[in-house]
Amino acid sequence: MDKIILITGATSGFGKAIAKLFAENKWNLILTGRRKERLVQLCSELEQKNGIKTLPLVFDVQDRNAVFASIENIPDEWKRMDVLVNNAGLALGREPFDKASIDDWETMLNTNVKGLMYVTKAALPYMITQQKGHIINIGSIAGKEVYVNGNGYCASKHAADALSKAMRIDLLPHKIKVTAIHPGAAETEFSIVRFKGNETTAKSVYEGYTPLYAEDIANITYYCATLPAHVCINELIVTCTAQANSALFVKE
Ligand code: NDP
Ligand code: 8X3
Repeated sequence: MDKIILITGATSGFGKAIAKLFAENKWNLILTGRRKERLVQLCSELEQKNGIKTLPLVFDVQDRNAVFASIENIPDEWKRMDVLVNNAGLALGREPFDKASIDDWETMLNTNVKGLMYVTKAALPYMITQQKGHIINIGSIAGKEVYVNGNGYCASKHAADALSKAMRIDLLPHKIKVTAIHPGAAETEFSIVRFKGNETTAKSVYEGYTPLYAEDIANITYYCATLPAHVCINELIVTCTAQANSALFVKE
């Protein structure tokens, strides 16, 4: 098999766009998510359209046992992945600290932090054996600057940022690259999830300016993943042109 990429959270948004772009460039894909129907459908579409191989893995990244059982039991031909994209994640709620839901905090920390750690730990032996690999963590501008009512989500993405830095240090002896991509506002299903299905509120997040789109992050991920072996982009923050930092936008 040619190149293999494992992408978590491939049923929607960034993960799906990354899967499509790598498939067009003939990479074989291990795609994960909880929504089995969407995942299987996407795998089948990308196989037919691009003549590649795919492996759908259905698990919740919060479920430590499921993550390890799934990744440890992939068929042998897949046990040499070149790139892992830790993308699965979410925000829930946008309330001040005193009003925010503890359940939401726990879900965000379990998904964005522990989930990222579990998947990476499960996939790492394959990269360590081959003494090469590339881990690309999708962080957030929320992991660089805290914003009003961002409390739990910002904490989870700051932790993800720390993990990217820690991995880059600890995996250096194994010649594994670690890149953190920190996007600003991007129109995906992210806000629909954050506002718990309230599509009007979700839509309002992107009103009055042109946000990033999933394809923008896919292009950047592809660029980072296809640089020469001796080059590693450690991290980058990317916003739409209308966004200056985690809080400041210019709107029409
Ligand atoms: P989407 O909601 O469109 O996609 C999120 C993906 O993550 C889905 O495929 C979902 O799959 C998966 N996912 C969520 N929770 C879990 C879980 N517990 N177990 C397994 N998979 C899970 O959002 P985005 O594409 O925008 O988000 C992708 C990443 O980018 C996230 O980490 C997010 O925090 C980050 N980000 C997003 C920004 C934005 O403005 N959109 C900006 C900066 C960063 P399923 O539901 O099938 O499990
Ligand atoms: C998503 C971008 O600004 O909503 O990580 O936190 S933001």
